Amino acid sequence: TRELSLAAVDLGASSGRVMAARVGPGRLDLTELHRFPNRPVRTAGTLHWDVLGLYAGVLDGLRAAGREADGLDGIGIDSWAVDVGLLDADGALLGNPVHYRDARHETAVPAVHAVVPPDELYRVNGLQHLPFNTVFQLAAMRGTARFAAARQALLVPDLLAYWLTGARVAEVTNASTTGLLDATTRQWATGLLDRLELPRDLLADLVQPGDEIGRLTAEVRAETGLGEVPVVAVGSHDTASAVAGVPARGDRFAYVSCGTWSLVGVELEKPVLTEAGRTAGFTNELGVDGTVRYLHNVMGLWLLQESLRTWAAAGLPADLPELLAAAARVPAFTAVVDVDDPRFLPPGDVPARIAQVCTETGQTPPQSQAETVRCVVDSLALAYRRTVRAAVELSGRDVDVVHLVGGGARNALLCQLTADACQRPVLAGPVEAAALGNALVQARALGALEGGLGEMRRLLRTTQALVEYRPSGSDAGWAAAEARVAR
Ligand code: LFR
Repeated sequence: TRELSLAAVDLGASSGRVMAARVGPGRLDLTELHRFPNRPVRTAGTLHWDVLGLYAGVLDGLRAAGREADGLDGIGIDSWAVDVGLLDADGALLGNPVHYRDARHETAVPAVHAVVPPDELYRVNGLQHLPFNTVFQLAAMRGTARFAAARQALLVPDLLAYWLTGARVAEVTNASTTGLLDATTRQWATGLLDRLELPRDLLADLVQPGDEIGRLTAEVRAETGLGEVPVVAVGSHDTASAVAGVPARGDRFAYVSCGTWSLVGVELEKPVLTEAGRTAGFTNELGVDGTVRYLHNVMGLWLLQESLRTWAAAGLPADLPELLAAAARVPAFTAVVDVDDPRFLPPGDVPARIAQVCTETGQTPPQSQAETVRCVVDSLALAYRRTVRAAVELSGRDVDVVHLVGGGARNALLCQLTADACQRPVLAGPVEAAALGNALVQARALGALEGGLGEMRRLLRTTQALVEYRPSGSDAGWAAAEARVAR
């Protein structure tokens, strides 16, 4: 086994980055080589992703990675889930992928549920009902000229891999977020496709994390100066890579993958397809090495990101570290909201929506920016508390520790409050769990590492800096706050 130079492409809802990784026995170093903004664009009433802009950013990053490392041994791509690019019969992209925060997707929910009732859908796909799951997106597009011309739907990382290699595949962890994968057989749910009158060949053949997708095409080699580098399938759903990047010991852990969304749950060997899990909003997404990510989508740092955007547009202070420092001085539980309220999903004035929810629940709305930030952080910790407890109850998996990975691991106030709310130690970090999980899966596929997730996680523990937060304070305040939100 030798050391490898890898590029981990990790696309988030607000920025994309290309990281260079050096991986080998006892070594795991990550350097950010290129970061570029990911700005959604609204045209004619529809919110889109600028996927060509993202691809250009990826090419820039790969060029830099090749230069820096003097060649690359592998490339892996992960991104947010559910959204697809449609290809026509010639393999050309039919317009920009629609953003999951576009309101149109949910118009198809009643039509889908009329054909396949929600409880039956869950028994097949095991997915938390989110109005933007691919199944609803595709159903909403039926009848459009674009959909009539479509021959294939590729998830975003698969679309980028197609442009890099010419090969069209569907990586299975991300496929598990579409609502069209059978959670038990882990194959496309052809029965569902037929009943929903979605063509079976719209979806590409499944590949597993670790499979080689293809090699860079001559065109891409000319653009980047790279050689015939393999593009390796990783957990192409960013959350799958992030969970692979959780530095856990054993299996008694919960995780909060904390970025724009907070994905809160446990790792299992088998799906849990119970009605109780469905009504509690738990999803069975697939992870690396055949694991199940039994988790719930909590609204996440989006509430802070969108608040900052609103304030910046109004000329108000919008520096997160400063606002968090001020929020830490605000008394706890001045106001708390259910962060999963669907009204927080679309882009817009989140502080105003928070104020409205507070008024509706008989609380005094936050009176300052600091109070709004404190309300969001308290409310997120409260949601983590509720969700960790539900994950344990519904799955029967006990947990001793909560791993908090992703950008939120930098937020000390949130980490401490999470430890307090969950009454368990929180191990925070790594911030770049998704890119690390991405690089580790590539490294193993290319022969630089051996073993399973346990060995990858051991390497993470010995190479990455983690911060521990011990639970403090009493549980009573949290229990009371929980009752306020439930009301
Ligand atoms: C996180 C994430 C979530 C998914 C959401 C939408 O980045 O991938 O797991 O539910 O984005 O795709």
